[in-house]
This record gives sequence, structure tokens and C-alpha cells, in this order.
Amino acid sequence: MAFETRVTRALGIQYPIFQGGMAWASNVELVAAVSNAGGLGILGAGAMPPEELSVQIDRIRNLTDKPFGINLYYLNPTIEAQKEVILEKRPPVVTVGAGNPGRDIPRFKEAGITVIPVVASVDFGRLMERAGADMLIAEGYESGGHVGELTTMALVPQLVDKVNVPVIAAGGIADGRGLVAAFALGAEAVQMGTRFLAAEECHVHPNYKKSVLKARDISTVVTGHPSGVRVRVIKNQLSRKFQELVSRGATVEELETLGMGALRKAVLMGDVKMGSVMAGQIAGLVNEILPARKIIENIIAEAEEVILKLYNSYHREDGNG
Ligand code: TUI
Repeated sequence: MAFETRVTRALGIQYPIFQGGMAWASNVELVAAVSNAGGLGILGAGAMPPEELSVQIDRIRNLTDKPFGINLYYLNPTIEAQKEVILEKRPPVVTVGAGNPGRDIPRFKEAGITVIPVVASVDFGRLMERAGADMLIAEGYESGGHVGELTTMALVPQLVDKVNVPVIAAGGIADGRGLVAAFALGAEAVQMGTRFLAAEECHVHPNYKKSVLKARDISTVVTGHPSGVRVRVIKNQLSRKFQELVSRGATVEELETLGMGALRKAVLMGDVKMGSVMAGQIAGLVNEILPARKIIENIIAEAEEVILKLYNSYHREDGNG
């Protein structure tokens, strides 16, 4: 089987491709389409009310019999109630962003759930491994949304060297070249968010999709208070306002009030001027809307080509590759 790793074997998925659990943006149809195509679809629970999360897990199960995941955002005020829903509904996989799930890992695992924290540094990854994490998502600064400081290129190999659990690379990956690069660094799967924003099944507002398709290499910026939550978005009126406030010495609270609800405004209402249009630096590579299955098939086919090309160029005597 193509690209079989500890990740694909442990989860029972065909391809080592996760669809990032994006708050508001990863709807049940997208999750099911990715899982049905052989990847791992992940629902972004974000700020979802717990009752709604429960309903959506049932809906995913109606649409696929394949493994899927739920992403919990640990800064969400209703996180405790969301955890209870998770323990009751027992999705196959839980990924955890923006916080320390340490003391929850044992009970998630007792419920038969594979627990995969998102980490932005080696030390935090080691801590999560000691706490019992089954795998780690190493998310680089290229990513959309809430970001740490290290790039994927720097984080993945350093983390791989310091932990025994499998590492999934995230941030800056949108095609087969990215997958092969991540594997070269020691990752055993990749997670992509931005690429799946442009999936046919993704329900983000058409204006949001257009912004992603139009974006180029330098279209994103990290906004937020230096000591608060820092979020990568596509540059717009809101991101400029954020930067202006920071340079005028605004407090963390002022900035978070401005940011609150801005993601929902962009995703559901299509306000791409004053909404938070989260996307990664790789958005410039995302130029067409395709069904999730096609996205996955294209990436695998391209990765195979890249590997063959590398192999041939390594072995060719004349060195022209
Ligand atoms: O969570 C994400 N990405 C996100 S969440 C999100 S929703 C949002 N909406 C409005 C404002 C802000 C966010 C959009 N994008 N990625 C996972 C992630 N986790 N990236 C980085 C981290 C992280 C950072 C520090 C995880 C742990 C950590 O430290 C934990 C500790 O205790 O040291």
C-alpha cells in the first residue's frame, strides 16, 4: 500500500493525510469526504456548543464508517462540557490544539480514543509523549490560524529525534512535494488545512474560498498581541487594524475583543474585509476547487512521481536530474 506508516496502520486509514480540524470551517460533509477517500477527516469543534458537537459526531457516523477525528481547542470556554461529549461519543481520534491535554489523556485513552496533541515545540512534544499521547502533530509557523514560532522545516526533524511516537507534520504542506519533504524530515503523515478549504465539500463562504484561491506567497500575516494568541490570516482590513492597534500599544484584552467572532464572520457570512480569513502561507499554491477525494489522489500520485524523480536523479551517472 502506498505510504504505509505507523500512523496509517494504527488508525486504519489508507493514506497518511489528515485534514486539519478547522474551527467553523471543517463541516461534517468535508470530514466524511476526506475519511471516505482514505484520509483522516477531522471536525474542528472550536467554539461549538457541546450539544451541537454531539449531533455532529452522529452525523459524521451516518456519512462514513471510516475513522475520523475531532479537534478540540483548549482555550474554548466550554471545553469541559465538550470533553464529556467526547467521552460519551468516543470518536476514533481526538486532536488537541492550543493547550495542555495532559491530565485528560488517560481517560480519553481508556475510552478507546487515539489522542494526538498539536505541539509547536520539542519540549511540549516530549511532555505530551510522557503524558501518554499516541502521536504528535508538529505544527509549524507556516500554518493558518493559531501558530507557534518554529517553522515546520525546523520543528519536525528536531521533534522526531526526541520522541518515539509517530509525528504528523503540519504547516506549509499542500501537495505531493510537501508530503515527500515532510516524510524526508521523519514525519509519518501530514495534516493539511488550507488545501482542504478549497475542497468542494468544504462549506466556507464562497468569498472565503475566493480569498484562498487568490492568495499568493506573501498574502498572509500573523496578527495578535506579542504575548497573546497569535493567528495567521490572509491580509485584509481587519489584519491591518490589528497591526495598528498593536503598534499603538493595545492590550491583549482589547485585541481579543476585536478578534472574537471574526472567524465566524468570515467563514459563515463571507465578510473577508473585517472577518478573520485564516489560511496558511501555502495558500498561494491552492488554485482550484476540487472534491476532497481528488485532492488526496492528486497528492499521492504527485508524491509517487517526486520520489521516483529523486530516486532516478540520485542514481543517474550524469547527475542531470
Ligand atoms: O489551534 C490551532 N489552530 C487554530 S485554533 C483556531 S480558532 C481561533 N479563533 C479565534 C482566535 C484564535 C483561535 C484557529 N487556528 N492549532 C493548534 C496549535 N496549538 N497551534 C499551536 C498550538 C499550541 C501552542 C502552544 C499548543 C500548545 C501550546 O502550549 C501549551 C503549553 O501549555 O505550553
